[in-house]
Amino acid sequence: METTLVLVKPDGVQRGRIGTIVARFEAKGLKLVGMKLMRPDRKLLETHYAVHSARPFFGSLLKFMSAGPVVAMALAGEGAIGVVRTLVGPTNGAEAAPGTIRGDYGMSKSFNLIHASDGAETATSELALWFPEGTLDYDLASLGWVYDPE
Ligand code: FUP
Repeated sequence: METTLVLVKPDGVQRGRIGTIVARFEAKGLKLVGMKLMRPDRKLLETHYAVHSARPFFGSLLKFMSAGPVVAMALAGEGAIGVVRTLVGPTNGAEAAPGTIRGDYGMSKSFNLIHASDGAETATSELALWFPEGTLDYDLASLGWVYDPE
């Protein structure tokens, strides 16, 4: 089992896409183990996007991510990191395939609705950053019909 971090970015919140985005992950069979609406401070965003700090778009990325609340989610499942990245689609919504979240709802490379951890190490560090209080484990009845027990 893996757990990954997903953010509905300020454009996704302002465009009324929280529900449709959460619904896709639920429908897929991923288990929601953390979720909160929050206004990230600059320090959190600088840490989250530290890998991009030297890129020319870093300033506008932080401005965009500070422009309104975001929804942070922790999602668990077998291979959840890769499964979620596949559902999200490539960075640029204009190029993302229909059926992906960015492909269905986005037209932009920067206003691209959603963030998802891109690997095991990033998932661990991003979950610690956005959910320092930890996530919530519980039995989800439907999982017995999501995965083949054999
Ligand atoms: P992704 O993994 O698809 O979320 O994208 P990256 O990690 O490559 O980039 C992180 C964020 O930086 C993207 F979600 C949007 C932003 N970005 C830009 O604003 N302009 C660019 O040219 C590339 C990325």
